[in-house]
Amino acid sequence: MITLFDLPSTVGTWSPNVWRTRYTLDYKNIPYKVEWVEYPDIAPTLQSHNIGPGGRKPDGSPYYSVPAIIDVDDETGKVKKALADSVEIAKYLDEAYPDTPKVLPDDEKELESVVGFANGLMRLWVPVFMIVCKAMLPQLHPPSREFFSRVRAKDAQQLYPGYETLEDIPFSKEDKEAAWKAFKESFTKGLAAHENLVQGKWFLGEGRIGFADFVIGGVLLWLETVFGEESEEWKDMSQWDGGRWEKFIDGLKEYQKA
Ligand SMILES: N[C@@H](CCC(=O)N[C@@H](CS)C(=O)NCC(=O)O)C(=O)O
Repeated sequence: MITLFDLPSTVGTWSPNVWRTRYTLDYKNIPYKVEWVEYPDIAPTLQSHNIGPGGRKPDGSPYYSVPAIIDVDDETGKVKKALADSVEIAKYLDEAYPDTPKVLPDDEKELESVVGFANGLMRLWVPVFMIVCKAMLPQLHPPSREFFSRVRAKDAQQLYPGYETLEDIPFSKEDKEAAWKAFKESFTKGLAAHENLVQGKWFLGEGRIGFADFVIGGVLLWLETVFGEESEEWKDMSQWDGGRWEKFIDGLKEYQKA
């Protein structure tokens, strides 16, 4: 049985990166259980299960992150695999569960484009990232809220110097409107570079649903969860590009089991 490590909140699962793995597991119909981990507990929990860091921080130190999984053989109780990072997890699941539909393409060039897309999509929301992070604080439980607020304020030093927590950064109405406008532009421009998406198909084309689509789905679900289905932000976003993103998320609904 697989255990998936996920971040809890008052509104359930929310993390765009964890959504990538949830979609992957649910698309493959692989059963799993969830272990909820608050932000400050991610590193010690992963270390206690011998799960290595999913990457490195800019200063070179290990970056422990979720999603992470442990796959345990039900009969022997032996750990078959323990790893973090949504792309690495997808590669492992494609290999270890060959009877399930693959989420990553075999073709090397296509694989490169999917992985590049997964790693690059985060950049599209830079203009609005801190505002979304601040909007999310009330939904996090106290240990995660305190950690997230402090760490993200540190990340934001260049743009907003001198603040120790996100709560301290005073985003004005104008700041928020300008950030949302810049985000709309970067998101729609960034995705317009992908012909299949423009034509309303999946990233790799008609009938070829896969990991890149789960990456987009994760971002959309994150914003919908943070702002709320009835919010101005979500209503606005779901209408961008002729309502393409609302349709997109609807197309993934059968794999959105949380
Ligand atoms: N490249 C990683 C990114 C994972 C990631 O950054 N996850 C966030 C949660 S959305 C995290 O665990 N952050 C831990 C931290 O900020 O210390 C993946 O695709 O899995």
